[in-house]
Order: sequence, then structure tokens, then C-alpha cells
Amino acid sequence: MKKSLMLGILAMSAVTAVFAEEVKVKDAWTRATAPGQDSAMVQAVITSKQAAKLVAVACKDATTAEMHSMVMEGDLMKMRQVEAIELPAGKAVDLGAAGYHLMLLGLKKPLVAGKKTFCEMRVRSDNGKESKVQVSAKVQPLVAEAEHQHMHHH
Ligand SMILES: [Cu+2]
Repeated sequence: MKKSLMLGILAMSAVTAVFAEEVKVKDAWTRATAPGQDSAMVQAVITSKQAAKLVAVACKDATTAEMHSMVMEGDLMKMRQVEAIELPAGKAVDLGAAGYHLMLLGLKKPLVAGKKTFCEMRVRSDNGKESKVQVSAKVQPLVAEAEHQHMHHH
């Protein structure tokens, strides 16, 4: 069974590109930053054909990027870094709805509404294949109540 899968993949031209197409990211967005704000959250909906994990993320406009979960502690919403985010086969994982987000830390420049910010996700399928998926996140206008974007402390 493994062999026929391999043959199928080899029949196509670029192996990594094939897997990359099997991971789809849509509705990626973030918000414009307020003056002095140097971190931002990115949300997206990720669908992987094969069972896989999102294992790393890097973003062009940020020094580092992490995957975070949000948990309530009393009345406080706390963010925690996670090692990986599960992507069950064929299931659209809405990061926000699942309690996750991508965290851009050490922004190199402000995020401006109407523009895009670019990230690269590293996805590892459960059968060991790794691929990089390019993501462009739309920058939405900053909302009046600044939500919990400043609850992040590093
Ligand atoms: Cu966070």
C-alpha cells in the first residue's frame, strides 16, 4: 500500500509541491496594530488532506512567530505556546474556533489595514512528510476595544 502511494507521488513532477497542495489555508487574517504594539495574532482555517500537524510558523514581518492556545484562568484569558496543532485528515481546522492563534512577536513594522502580511507554515504529515505552506493574511482594521491583544507578556 505504501508502495503504490509512493508511485503515485513520483508520477507527479514535484513531490513537495504535491503535498503542499494537500494543505489548504484560507481566511487568514490579522488586525492592524495600534501604535507601539509589537505583537499580533493571526487566524486562519487550515485543511490537510492527510492527518498532519502544524509544527512551526515563520512570518515575514515578525522576528519570531509562535503557535498559541488560549485558556481561561479564572476571569483571565491566558495564552500559552503550543508545540504543534493537530490537523485531522480532511477536516477544516479553524484556529480561532479551536482556541488557537498564531502569534507574531517582535513586529518589524506596523500592520496596516488593507495590506497583507506573509507567513510560512511548516506542516508535518503523520507519515513523516514535511511541507511548507505559504500564507497571506489580510490585515483587518483595528477595532475600538483593543480586546486581549495586550495580555501577551514575554
Ligand atoms: Cu498569543
